[in-house]
Amino acid sequence: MTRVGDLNSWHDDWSGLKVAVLGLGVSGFSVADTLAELGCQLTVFAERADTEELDILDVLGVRHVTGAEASGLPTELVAFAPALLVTSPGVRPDSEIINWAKESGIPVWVDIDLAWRLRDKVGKPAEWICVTGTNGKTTTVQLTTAILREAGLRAESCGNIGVPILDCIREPEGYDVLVVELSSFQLHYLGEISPYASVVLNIDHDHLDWHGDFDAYRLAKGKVYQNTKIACVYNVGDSQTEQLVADAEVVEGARAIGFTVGAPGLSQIGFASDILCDRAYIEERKDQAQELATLEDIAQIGVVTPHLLSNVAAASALARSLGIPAESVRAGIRNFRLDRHRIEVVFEHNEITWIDDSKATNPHAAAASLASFDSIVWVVGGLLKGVDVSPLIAKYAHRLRGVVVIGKERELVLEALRAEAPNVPVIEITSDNNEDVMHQVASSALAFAQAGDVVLLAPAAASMDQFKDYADRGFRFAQAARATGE
Ligand code: UMA
Repeated sequence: MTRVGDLNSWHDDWSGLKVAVLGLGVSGFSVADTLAELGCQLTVFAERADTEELDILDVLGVRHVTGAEASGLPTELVAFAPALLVTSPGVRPDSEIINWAKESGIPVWVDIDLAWRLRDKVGKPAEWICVTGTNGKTTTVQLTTAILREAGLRAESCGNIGVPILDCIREPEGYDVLVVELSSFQLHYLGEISPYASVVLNIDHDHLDWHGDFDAYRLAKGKVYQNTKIACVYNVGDSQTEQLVADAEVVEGARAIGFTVGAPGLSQIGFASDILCDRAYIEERKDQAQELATLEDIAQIGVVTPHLLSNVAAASALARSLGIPAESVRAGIRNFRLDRHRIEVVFEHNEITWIDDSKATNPHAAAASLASFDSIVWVVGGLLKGVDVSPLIAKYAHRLRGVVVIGKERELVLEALRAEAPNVPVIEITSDNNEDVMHQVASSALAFAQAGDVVLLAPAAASMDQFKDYADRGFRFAQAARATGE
């Protein structure tokens, strides 16, 4: 029987390998489907699972254990005695199953590990560009992909962005480059991969309840730089990211490339007044810079905020590591549009602008939003994930016209407001009914808002306590905002 560690190719013999797949969400399903195709002997364990996916597993002949029987340490799992456990990224590292696997010497992978080994399915494997950070991952990933496509490369965005990486690995045509968004959860579990270029965009407090503490979160993020071949891209404005590059074992010859919203130093990409320029990848970088784009080009994307500039500089630094010409960077930027729910203007009426930044699911993302406007009616609250919102409130209290607090954990937010912004008026939305919450938010916000203000949904918290997801929260906010004008 082949040992798990020796399986390094799609074309190796995976048949009969006993694998337990943990979780049946987006990634768990793609793992089960792939391993079934490779002939592994599988059992899927999932506490929650949709019948649609279970039906497909039945068709594929994959065994599954769900509900209460899959919780704790399932007896079926112990009896199955797998050679490998592939977990969904959301599963906590201190869960009984993960502890048991470690104690039993069973390797624990995530879909990314599997994808790395299987990346030679269709000819020459794609290069990987790996992107992580507390905020801005998705925009940076999408923009990098857009720039690469402008240059004629077959590129795709995948990973935490919502497209399981194994779907791309199994794409019959194959790709030149995969731009992979990696969450701290995926990175925590990840073993050895070797990206072409990698970046930690920024690091702030998030997911502390999952990782245990900030240092564990920070170190998970830093794993993205391990074994990078060409460019370790870091944020000049966030010294922690540069430190993570310094601490990483990289392939000999890989360079550290900085990105900045300020003027670029040597081996950096940044802004000289309103021009995005490259002082990293040109021969004459010691005393010259190459223009990549202007602020006017970037304004085609949407509201020009400091964090958009930061993401644009980071995406350019990643794309340029592949030798992409300046014209393609500019064209990629000009043709790019932001996703919904990211500082999206959803309604304007009576000189009040309603902005949906429901994607701001942690204080760091909310800070980027709050820093972009002067007079704000702020809609905040949700699942705080163990993160303290006090520093955020203290920093931006002077910009707040009023605050509307939502979410199940709202007492923590109210307490922080009382301590850090005692003079800012607050309305608490006590309703738990997701049909009502945003209508009450809108009428409360109107009670505060004056001409020239923005009403900003930037909750600094996850949405699942009251909404299906952040998109649902944003849509309902936009709907309620528009209803105020009827
Ligand atoms: N499950 C358990 N036990 C647990 C946790 C989960 O059995 O303790 C099972 C559930 O029953 C369910 C499945 O696991 O069947 C869900 O797995 P999951 O929560 O890992 O989610 P997936 O649907 O597989 O989606 C994951 C990422 N989700 C998380 O990391 C929480 C998605 O990122 C990602 O898009 C997808 O893989 C494809 O790679 C989402 C996310 O919220 C967007 N990410 C966090 C973030 O960005 O902040 C990290």
